[in-house]
Parts: sequence; C-alpha cells; structure tokens
Amino acid sequence: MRTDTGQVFRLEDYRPSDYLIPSTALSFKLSREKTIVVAELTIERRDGVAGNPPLVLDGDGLTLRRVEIDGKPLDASAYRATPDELAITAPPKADRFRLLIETEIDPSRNQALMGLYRSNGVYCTQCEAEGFRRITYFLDRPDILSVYTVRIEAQRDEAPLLLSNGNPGERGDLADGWHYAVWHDPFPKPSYLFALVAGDLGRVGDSFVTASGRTVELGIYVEHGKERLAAYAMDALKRSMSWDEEVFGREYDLDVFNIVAVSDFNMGAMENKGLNIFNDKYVLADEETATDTDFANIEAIIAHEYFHNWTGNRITCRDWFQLCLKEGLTVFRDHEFSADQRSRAVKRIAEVRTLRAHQFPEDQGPLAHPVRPRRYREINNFYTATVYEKGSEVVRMIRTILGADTFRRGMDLYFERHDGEAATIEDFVKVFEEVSGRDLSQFALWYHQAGTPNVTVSGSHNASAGEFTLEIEQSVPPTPSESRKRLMHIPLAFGLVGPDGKDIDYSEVDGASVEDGVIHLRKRRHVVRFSGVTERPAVSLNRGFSAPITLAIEQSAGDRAFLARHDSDAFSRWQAFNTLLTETLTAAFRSMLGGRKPEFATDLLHLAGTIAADETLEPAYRALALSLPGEADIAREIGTNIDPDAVHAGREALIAAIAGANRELFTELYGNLQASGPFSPDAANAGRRTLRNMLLDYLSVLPEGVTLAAGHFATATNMTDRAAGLTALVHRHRTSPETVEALAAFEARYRSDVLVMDKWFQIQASTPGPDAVEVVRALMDHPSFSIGNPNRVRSLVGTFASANQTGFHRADGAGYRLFVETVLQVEKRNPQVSARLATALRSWRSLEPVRQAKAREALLEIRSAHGLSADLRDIVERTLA
Ligand code: B3K
Ligand code: ZN
Repeated sequence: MRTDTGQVFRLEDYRPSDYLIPSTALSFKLSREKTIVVAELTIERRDGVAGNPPLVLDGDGLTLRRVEIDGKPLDASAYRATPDELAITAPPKADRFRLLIETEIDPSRNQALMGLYRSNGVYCTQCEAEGFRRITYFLDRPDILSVYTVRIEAQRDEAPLLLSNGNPGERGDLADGWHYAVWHDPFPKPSYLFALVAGDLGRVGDSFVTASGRTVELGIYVEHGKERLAAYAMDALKRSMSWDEEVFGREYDLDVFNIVAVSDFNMGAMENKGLNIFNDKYVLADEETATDTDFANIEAIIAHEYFHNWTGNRITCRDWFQLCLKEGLTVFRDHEFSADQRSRAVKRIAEVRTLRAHQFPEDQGPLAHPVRPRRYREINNFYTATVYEKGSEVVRMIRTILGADTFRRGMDLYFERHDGEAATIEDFVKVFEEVSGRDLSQFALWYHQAGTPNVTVSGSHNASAGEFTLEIEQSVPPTPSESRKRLMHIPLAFGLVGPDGKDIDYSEVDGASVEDGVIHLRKRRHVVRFSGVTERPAVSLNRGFSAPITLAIEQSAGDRAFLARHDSDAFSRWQAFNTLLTETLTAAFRSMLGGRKPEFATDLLHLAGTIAADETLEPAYRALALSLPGEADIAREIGTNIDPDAVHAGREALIAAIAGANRELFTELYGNLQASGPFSPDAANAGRRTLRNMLLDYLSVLPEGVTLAAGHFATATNMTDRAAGLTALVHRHRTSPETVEALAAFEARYRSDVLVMDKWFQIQASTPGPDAVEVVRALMDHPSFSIGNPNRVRSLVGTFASANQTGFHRADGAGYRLFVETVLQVEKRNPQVSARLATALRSWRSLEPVRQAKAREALLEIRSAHGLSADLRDIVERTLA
C-alpha cells in the first residue's frame, strides 16, 4: 500500500506529456506469487517538444527486472527506478524509440484489488483510475491513448481461459502444460481501460447483429455451475446494444464483447474495452437468489458499462478532473435506458430519491465538491454521487433547455468531433452551444460550483385581473473552499393546475423567462406574472425534477393534497404527497423531542389509503408514494441537532397511524396482490410485488403483524418476497420466536451462497435500535463473513454505518467504536473500501452535541492512526475540516 504523500493535484496544473505511447505490447507470464510482465512501448516525442526531456513513468510498488531501449540494455546511469517511478533521465534524441520494461508482480498478495490480483482463483485486473501502474511503469494518465497487443501465458490447468481487450488473435500450446493467447485492440485507449482475465470459468455465449449487419460474439463468464444465473444479464446486454443504436445511433465496434463476473471487486463493474469486469453481484440472478431490485440493478449496470464503450472509451477524459464527462453522461444514458425498459415515472422518482439520499448530503456537508472538481488528493475518492448522479442531472438539464432533438444533434456532433480523443467538459458544453446557438456559460456553473441551490417560491393570485404571480428567489449555500457563489441558470419546469385538475392555459405577461413550460431562473430574484388565470391555481413546480435543487414553496396542505391526487406530472404528483409526509415527520420529530405523542391529520392517513387503492396508478408508483422518507432524509430536512432516536420514533408512529387507519383496506389490497403464475422479473410483475411488500411493511406493525410476516416469509416463492418477509420480522419483531426461526431457516438454506448471505447480513445490520452494534459485531465472526471481501464488508458494516441511524449513532458511541475498528482493519488491506466506509460520518455536524462529540472523537482516532493511506486520510481530514 502506498502511504499518503500529501500531494494535491490541481486542474490548472494540467500539461500535456512530453512523450506519447502510440503502441503498447504486453506479455504476461502468469503465476500466483511471481508474474512477469514485459512491456514493449513505442515512445514518441510529442510535436513541438524540444530536446529530449526526461521520460518519467508512473509505477506503484513495482519490482523492475530489466529495461532496454531499442533492443539494448540501458546503462544504470541512464535511469532511476523506485517502486513508484521509472525515470529515463536522458532518452534517445530520436523522435521515436522502443522501450522495453520487465517487471515482477505478486498477484496473490494484492489485497487492495487494484492492478492484477486474484479473486477465487481467477487472475483479473482493475486499472481505473491508477491501477495500471501496479502492473508496469507507464504514462498512466487518461490522455495517453495507445493501441494494445497483449500476449498471456499461463498453465492450462490453472487458466484454460485467457482474455484481454479487443479481438482474439493467435493461441496455442507451449511446453510443460503452459499455453498462450494473443489479443489485439485496434482502438487506441488509455491505460485505465486495460484488462486481463485468466482462469477456469464457465461461459454463456450469444451473438448480436449490429445495425450495419456485423455479428458480435457475446460471452459472459461466471463460476462453473452458475451459467444459468447469467441469462438475465445476457438479455440486458442485448437490449442495451439495440437501445444505443436506436436512441443514440451508437453501434458496437469489435468482433467480441465479453463480461467476466468476479467475487472480489471494489465497486459495481468496470467498462474495460471489450472486456467488462463485473462484481458477480451485478451479473448473477434468478428468482430464488435475487430480488427485483437486484434484477433492476443488473440491467442498469450492464447497460451503464456497455454504454461506456462510446461515452468513456471511444471518447475518454483528458484528465481525472473530467471524470463526470464519462460518468455523468453514462449515468444519464443508463437512466434513460431503464426508463424506456421499465416505467419512466417510477424510474424518475427512484432516481430522485437516490440523488437526495446520496448526493444531497454530500453536497451539503464537508465532502462537497463540484461535479467537475478542481483539486484532489486521491482520485478514487471522487467516484462520488456528485460526479455520477448530479453529473447525470446536469446532462438532463441540458436536454431540458435544448429540447430532445437539439440535444440529440449535440450528442451526434460530440461523437463525430471527439471520437478517438481525450476530451474535456468544455468540449462537451461547446457542442451544445454550437447546435443550439445558445450561450451556456452561466449554465456551465453546474459543473464548476458545488452545493445544492435553494429556491424559494411564493405565489399570489389576483382574481379580478385574472393574474397569477410567482416570486422566486435562488441562493447557493457556501461549500468548503467556495464561500462566494455565482447565480445559476436553473431550468424550472412547472404547471399551474386549475380546480378541475387540468393545467391552466396561461400566458406570461412579461415574456422574459418562460419557455415551453420551463421558467429559466438566471437572476437572484424573479417575478413571473401570468395572465388568463381566473381561478386560483395550485402551483406544480420543478416538474420531473427538472433541476437538482431544494425547493421551498409556500403552499397549503390542501394544495399539496390536491396536487398529490391531480397533478398531471407524475413526478410532481408523487412529490406533493412526499412533501406532506416530510412535513408531518419533521413535526413528529419535534413532538417526540418535547415528550409529546405526535398527532397526525386524519386526511393525510386516508390520502395514503386512497393512493394505495388507486387502480389508475401503477402498483410500483403507489409503492413509492407509500414509502415514507427515510430517517436520514428526515434528519436532512431538520438540519441540525439531530437525535436519531426521536426521528425513528416519529417515523414509526406515522407508520403505525397509517397502518391503523387503513387496516382493512391494506389487508384486502395485500391479499389481492398475491401473485399467480410463473415468476417474471419484468417491471409490471416486480411492481406488484413491491406494492404488496410495502403493504406488508405497514401491516407488520399491527398486532397480527408477526403472524402475517411469518406467513409471508414461509410461503414466499422468490427472493423478493422472502427478503421482505424476513425484513418485516427482524425489523419489527426482533425477539419473537418466528423471527429467530426465520433467520435460522434463511441461513440454513443459503449458507453456501455468499451473495444471498449478504442480504441476511444487511437485514440484520439495518435493524433499528441499540442492539444492532452487538449483532453486527457477532456477525463479523460468522463463517460467511470475510473482512477481505468488499461485498461482505459493505453488506454488514457498510449497511450498519449508512442505513442504521439508531444503531450506528447509538448515544453511548458504541456504534462509532465498531466503525473505527472496522475502518482501520479494512484499511490495512484495501484503502478504497475503508475510505468509502469512512464517508458514513460525513454528516456528523448535524447531530445533537453529545453524539457530535463522540463522532468527532471517532474521526480523530482514525486520523491519528499510523501510516494511513492517501484515500482514508483525505476523507477523514476533509470530514473534520
Ligand atoms: N468506471 C468504473 C469505476 C471505477 C472506479 C475506480 N475507483 C465503473 C463505472 O463507473 O462504470
Ligand atoms: Zn461509469
């Protein structure tokens, strides 16, 4: 592990390299403890570079065995080598030369899971962002595009399968049971997209004929015996390939496309050219082992990585500050794909919930950074919800402002102009300015300025004049190292809903800021007047969540309830009810703090029932409406001085009140939603299960709840229902015999399937209440748990720290002690995972004083530990700053 050098990287320091590497030939002799890598690089001096400046290559923990230039060993005086750098002090004066580097690496000891490592006996790689330098010395930066030829040698028994990027070439046998395979990738690519896999895996094959009639061989490689579980992923891949042709005009470009599932992986998946490597959690699924959410995630991640072939691979990033160029855009593309495959309204609501749960706290806390950051200490810490999810929202806003057709023309121009290049956000914004003729410079602040803008709105109606006026004000709160903010261009989609539930056909009086149902805020304060509004409308604002802002609108509960039933925009309709719930929950929190029993408006309780039973709405939508804001969402709304126990108690009280008021209705609906016929993971069937399981969640708090949940669990015929039954039992009836029995039955059934055991860990780690700390501690000794496997750590400790407000923030600090111990233990092996885990404390300043002090102590304890990685130190120091 590299310890922290304290170096800060700055966008303004970007400088093109003096040398280029147009071609790279790699040869691997794979062996567990001692793998030999020979890299033969064509090095070219960049045009315009004078003389022969030193060539300084990046390394990370490498052992150099040999270095030659143009076939001759290099004299020791001509270079300097450390594990982390190879400097050729006086390279040849020729414009072009061949550099050969032989390194030795030890994949079996690689626990950071970056570079070349072994997972379950399979050799695999992860190079983004800076893992390639753990394989060989290189100009390991994304603007160095090279054509790769890769030769892999391994023992045939150990690794019958030898894969790399591009198209397969020659293969054959060697002496002593060894064999080899050659791969060639004709598309120049940055080193972070290099990949190699070698091992003994099962294959699922299929093919796809592209729009222009080329046949592409598709392969998904999984552990032997699990081939059947890759069928859904294969189907999702083929759907992604045709969707990208239809919607973005993008065709696949190689003869093969391979996906490999491995069990030790730091994130979801990786888009290496022609050879995607996946966390097996996002490939393997059937109804017995995967929930509907798992199926949806697989579909989205398969699509995401596939879409990177154009947005990320064919056009890559000039430097890591531009990460959102590929990530935000590709998230936008995968969101659109899922919206088309499933339900657009449901997908949009789910996206916004995720954005609020993950990106808003980041943007509103000590780790806030712009979508395109200007500085970093450790780039791995910038694979964030801001870069990904807010990055996607920014692309969505461009489409909102330009309209779908002009947006598509802009995308076409982007692909045409920058194919084969390493581009920047400026390049991206420019294509849209060109095709639309608009000035997007103020809009581009969304990339450059951190923080969630706040928009406040009030409306007034003048009945006699038939006028309605909106007064709107924007402000952007200060964020770390950005105290003064500029005003943003915020596209606010809206509608004025009349008493009949239909949108009023208004005209704007001044005609300055409204265009196609969108108010364009550019100034601090706008007064927008509408005529032709004879009856007082209910205002529906930020329709479709057109801008990622927080919105405070003066509106009566009556108007909100009206919109919750009648708004023609499905998102805003959901939002209206969700806002009512949020307001109710913050009031309930205050009652709890004051020692009073919260009281709930009967109208609200009944509105929940009306929405649940509204057959004109899809079941998945109804489930989202009934799903209360989470405890962290409520805490964020309250802002400061949070007592998580009071938040929890208030929320539980509302659940009980809704369940009590709708007992018969919910019971009946629950019964009607019982599935018949074979399982299908499609959106409609999944939606019915979601609604039924949401109703179970409510009903489980009633006296008959334990019996109902136990029956639900016992009769479940798929993992979605089984996990929902177990969750209801564990979260609501922790100590009942039914729960103990169900937990044991689940464990007995899935003991040998660690991915399913992750759900068993998650359900227990998220159990509200003070005992969770001890439960998690005990589960860390469970035979299925392993501190070295990122999925296990995330399921058990990650869930506890980020999805269990009452357990993690236990007032005596026991949750934080477990957290410190685990973070430091994980840190020794895998800094990326420990740093990610440590972000769980990013909102510590919003806690009440006693917990706040304990959280701070925990962070200080981590900070004072010896030899911290750059990853963890960066997170902890920024969190404390
Ligand atoms: N590009 C990878 C993420 C790499 C993370 C490196 N720390 C997966 C993705 O976003 O598609
Ligand atoms: Zn991505």
